[in-house]
Amino acid sequence: MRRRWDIFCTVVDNLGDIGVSWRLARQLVFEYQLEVRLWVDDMASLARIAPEVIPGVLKQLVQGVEVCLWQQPFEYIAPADVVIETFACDLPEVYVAAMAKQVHQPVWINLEYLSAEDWVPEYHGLSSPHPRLSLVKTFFFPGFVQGTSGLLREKHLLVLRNEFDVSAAQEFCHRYNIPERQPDEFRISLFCYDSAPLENLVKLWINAAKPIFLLVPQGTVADKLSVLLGAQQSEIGKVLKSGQLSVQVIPFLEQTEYDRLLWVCDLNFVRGEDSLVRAQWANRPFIWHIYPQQEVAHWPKLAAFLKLFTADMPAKRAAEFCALCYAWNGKGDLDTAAWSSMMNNSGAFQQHQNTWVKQLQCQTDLASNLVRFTRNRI
Ligand code: TRH
Repeated sequence: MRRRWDIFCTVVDNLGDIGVSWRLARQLVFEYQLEVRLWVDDMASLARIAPEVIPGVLKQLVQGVEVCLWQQPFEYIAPADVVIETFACDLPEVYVAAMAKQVHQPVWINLEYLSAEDWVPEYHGLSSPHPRLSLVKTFFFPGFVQGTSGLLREKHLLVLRNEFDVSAAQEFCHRYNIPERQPDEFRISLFCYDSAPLENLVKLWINAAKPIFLLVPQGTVADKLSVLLGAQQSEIGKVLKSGQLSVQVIPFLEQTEYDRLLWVCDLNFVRGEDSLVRAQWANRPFIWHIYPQQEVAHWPKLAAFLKLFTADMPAKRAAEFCALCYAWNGKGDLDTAAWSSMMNNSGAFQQHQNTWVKQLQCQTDLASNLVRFTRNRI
């Protein structure tokens, strides 16, 4: 049994890389009782989603995971049985050399970015020999369809979500001084990049047919939104109002708590990779702000996801939803009609989401696939 795992993560920007790595590390510890070291080069970023982490400490045990600062130069350590290099971060040379010297060589996996593109099942599971050393690296590609490595999904996640009832939702709201829901209110969470066309959406929301209550974790988008609503700066807890729109800035949440935010909302704006996946498991309609890549590589990625996600939607609704997503990502104008259609058909969107999530649930989750793969290598 390969019990000792090392996960390496470099924080490029934002929180997706460490978000995925931290989630995976915890799951391997909780569900498989593995010994996991998480090597991260930016503890402060991890501390944002895992406040128990103390940024100045080089090695610390947090929720059963040994969290270690990945420093340069990297000092020699005995390699683990399984080595996960996340998102093609380059492993320290000294560590790779030590891997090659092991009698029982570690299983080396590169965990790649999530994509719905057609080529993903073909590339998932491919191996590549090291150019000099006698080591082989295998590529794991997460995805939404069979033949990929699946998505991160903790064993009890969907049960927990289903058990999250009205009183649990009220408790969550009390923790952050979020007011009781108004009878007709539509609740939205907003997590997006600074480039999103916020002004246009705010205009639509101010003039919406029913009250909208927007929850925004603190950050630059919350700042921008607060100024748009006439405040000097954003203030956690304070509710700003304009027309039908109310906005409340809440603290940036611990990762598990962020799930609950998604569960208490009727619609979630999510971004990047990990929050997109969480929005699926929250089983609520969502709008995705894709991580903008150089050379616009994100457009085919967005198109592939939308094609898959809307495949069983009535054509008109699918077209409106896609137009909304494209506009949110900067292609085309935010169309009032498309937005109203989403609001007016929220029941149909929810039904579509239910079917989609049922389909996704049939996949084996990413952590199980990883563990199974490493067991087969013994
Ligand atoms: O932060 P991101 O934009 O990350 C991005 C993408 O992953 C992208 O693919 C990658 O290349 C780039 O980083 C470097 O969005 P993402 O992926 O949703 O990660 C955010 C993490 O933060 C996720 O784990 C959820 C978590 N989170 C909280 O824990 N609390 C919060 O309040 C919020 C808003 C998010």
